Amino acid sequence: MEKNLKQSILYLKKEEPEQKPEPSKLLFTGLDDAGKTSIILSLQREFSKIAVLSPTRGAQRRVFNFLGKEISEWDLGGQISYRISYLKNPGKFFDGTEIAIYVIDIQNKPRIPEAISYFKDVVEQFNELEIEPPIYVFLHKYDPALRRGALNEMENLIIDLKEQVKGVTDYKEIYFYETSIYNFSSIISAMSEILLSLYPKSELIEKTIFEFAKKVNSAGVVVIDDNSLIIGSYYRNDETKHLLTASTPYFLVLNDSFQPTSVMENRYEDKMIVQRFGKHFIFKKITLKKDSAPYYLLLLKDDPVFQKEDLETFANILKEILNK
Ligand SMILES: Nc1nc2c(ncn2[C@@H]2O[C@H](COP(=O)(O)OP(=O)(O)OP(=O)(O)O)[C@@H](O)[C@H]2O)c(=O)[nH]1
Ligand SMILES: [Mg+2]
Repeated sequence: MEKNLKQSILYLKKEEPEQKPEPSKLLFTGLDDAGKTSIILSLQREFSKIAVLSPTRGAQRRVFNFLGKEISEWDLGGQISYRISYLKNPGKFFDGTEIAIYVIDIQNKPRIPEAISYFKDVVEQFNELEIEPPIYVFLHKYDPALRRGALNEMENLIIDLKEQVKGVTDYKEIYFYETSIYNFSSIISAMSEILLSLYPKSELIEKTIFEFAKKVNSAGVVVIDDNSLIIGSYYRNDETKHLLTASTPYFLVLNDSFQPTSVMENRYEDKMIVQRFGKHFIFKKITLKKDSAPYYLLLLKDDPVFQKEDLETFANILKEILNK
């Protein structure tokens, strides 16, 4: 009996290293030229690469960390020859998908039937593999200029597109986002919401941020990770929400453009304060663990006063939540 117990403990110990959770598979698919790789690069704020992008060859994989969880991102190049090869080998390309993002270029009207038809193919692969990941359809390239110049026409197109997408299948979990790389916050909001759905601790983070906002008397707080994803936020009202979501991308980009030397980093406190619309935007990098990717805090306040201790307390709670 005792020997058995010892053996099973040994067995358990041996198994331990393998208990690390599998990365969650996040699949980007859609026709060629839809904008999949651009979306991925914009979250990494690699704007210069977007300008010279060539079509993705086959399946490109990247693993990144979101709130301590490994996400395996698959960018399926959408040229016809690749699409045929994915459909021939669904086990390799579609199986294990936990979240699917299907990107449609809404500006390319002649190709919409083709985009819908491939959407149907993708859903069929999921059905055959007996998996039911939520599918987030990005109605993409809905650029700010279009919203300004042809709002009615675009809104009608969107209604029609949604009907067409839902019309080809009775798949349950289909959700829509309107996105554009020229409206960076549309991408940030969509991707943050989608990835947070994978993450059971998001409510706890939200609560921590709410408490922190009250403590420092802030009208709004956004916490962002290094992939530009909002991991939690608090907004006093719609106006603060708008101010913060619209300006978050610019602070991230501005922050990237200051490359401190290691000497500077140690000597100065790393913070930006911008005064606009009678309010103060405070942007601050938070390092939770040495040598791991930082988080960023954007805070909206009536006054620029900010206690270092409050931030430290907040960072410590966040660290505890994320490390558990
Ligand atoms: N107007 C506009 N153009 C975009 C947007 N997103 C991407 N593009 C452009 O669309 C083209 C194709 O973008 P990619 O990201 O390479 O498309 P893809 O879906 O990865 O294409 P494949 O790799 O062939 O599957 C590029 O010229 C981008 O600059 C957008 O939101 N608005
Ligand atoms: Mg691509």
